[in-house]
Amino acid sequence: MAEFARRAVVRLGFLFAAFLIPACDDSSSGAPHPLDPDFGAGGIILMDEAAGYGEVTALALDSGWLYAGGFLNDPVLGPTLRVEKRSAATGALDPGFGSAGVLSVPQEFAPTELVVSGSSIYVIGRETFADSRWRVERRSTATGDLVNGFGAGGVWISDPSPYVDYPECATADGVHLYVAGMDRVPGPVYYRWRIEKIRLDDASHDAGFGAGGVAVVAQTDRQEQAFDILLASGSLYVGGVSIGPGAWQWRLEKRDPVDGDLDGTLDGDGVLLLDHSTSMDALHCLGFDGTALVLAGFDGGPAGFNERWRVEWRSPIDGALLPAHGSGGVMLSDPTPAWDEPFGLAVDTAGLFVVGRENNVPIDSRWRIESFSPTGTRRRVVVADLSSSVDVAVEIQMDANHVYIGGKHGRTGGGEGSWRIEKRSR
Ligand SMILES: [Ca+2]
Ligand SMILES: [Ca+2]
Ligand SMILES: [Ca+2]
Ligand SMILES: [Ca+2]
Repeated sequence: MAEFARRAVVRLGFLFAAFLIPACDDSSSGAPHPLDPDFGAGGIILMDEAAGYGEVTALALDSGWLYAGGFLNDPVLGPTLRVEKRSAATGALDPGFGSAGVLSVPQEFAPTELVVSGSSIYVIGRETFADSRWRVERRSTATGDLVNGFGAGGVWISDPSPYVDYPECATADGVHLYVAGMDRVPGPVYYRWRIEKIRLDDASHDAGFGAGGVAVVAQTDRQEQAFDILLASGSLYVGGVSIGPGAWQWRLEKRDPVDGDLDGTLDGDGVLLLDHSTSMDALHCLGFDGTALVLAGFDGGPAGFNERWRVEWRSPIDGALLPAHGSGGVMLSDPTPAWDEPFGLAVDTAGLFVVGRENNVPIDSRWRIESFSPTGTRRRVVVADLSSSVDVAVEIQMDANHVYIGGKHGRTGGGEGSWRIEKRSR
């Protein structure tokens, strides 16, 4: 899920003074996970600050192409949706896609996920104007053009309430697209967990899923928001946060992808709630290595209000921790006494990468990458203080030999960030 979207989650104002530790220079020889010199400029694609502020919020990798989606506040066009199609080998733009490899559409649309299926790329996100709505665009991977027949002119909209509604994540199974996030209802409990299942060809709802293609978790005592969705081992997993009363918890659901029903093999009722600390805890991303479910997010630390990275390996069947992984099924990382938080993961049978930020204070943070063996031993940590302001690794994709990481590179003088992609050796 994208870092910027999560800002909408109500947060408590516990902020810590900057705690300065030496930045790691990952450009030196022998550095962990070195940048690939054949990609971009020395392994990096960084947009010039004059192009406007923006952020990579979604990545997809397919058939040797890397798609990067995000937003850009263009000085001339204003807020634009931006999707790039690049060679995964070199980072070169594909001239056949959009305009010289870049799709740039002036609209208030912040993508949170890119899904490639067949010859289409689905751009999933939220319209960011006042009464925001769920929006999915189906576009040709060859040209970037909208594909008619999907929704209205290639665009599907879901606007469940006259308030702020937005999706955070999506996945596809070749026939359907599953989109999850939240809708908002009036009153003190206003974020509701929401999943919609639509056809990849025409965006029509699958009437057999939930109620008319929609599953909503109604609550009277808490608000809940889905941040990641995963199809694995024939089940649909959705992870996120459950807030209240008095507790922030991780929430993991297991559902039947056909009818959307909760699957009671997970924790008895299909829902696993994990209140890791006395303060804020949120589950941000999910993965599956073929055997274990991998969960990454943050917890508030033993004394609370000192957020740290938390990775867990759990059974896809009943959700139990897998103690042979990490330390009793868990790996923690608390690099600073400030807000440390992961946002993305990529996993396969050869290992796991988790990306995010450390030391989030009002004016600064650092780009952070951790890698793990298949059994959860931490292999390496890369920390890069790219700028004197906010640097955040948001999304990651992985192939056999490399990882591709997108996010935000802090700008001169602070404020919003610049669009950044990097490619590193596994
Ligand atoms: Ca709305
Ligand atoms: Ca808690
Ligand atoms: Ca911390
Ligand atoms: Ca920084």
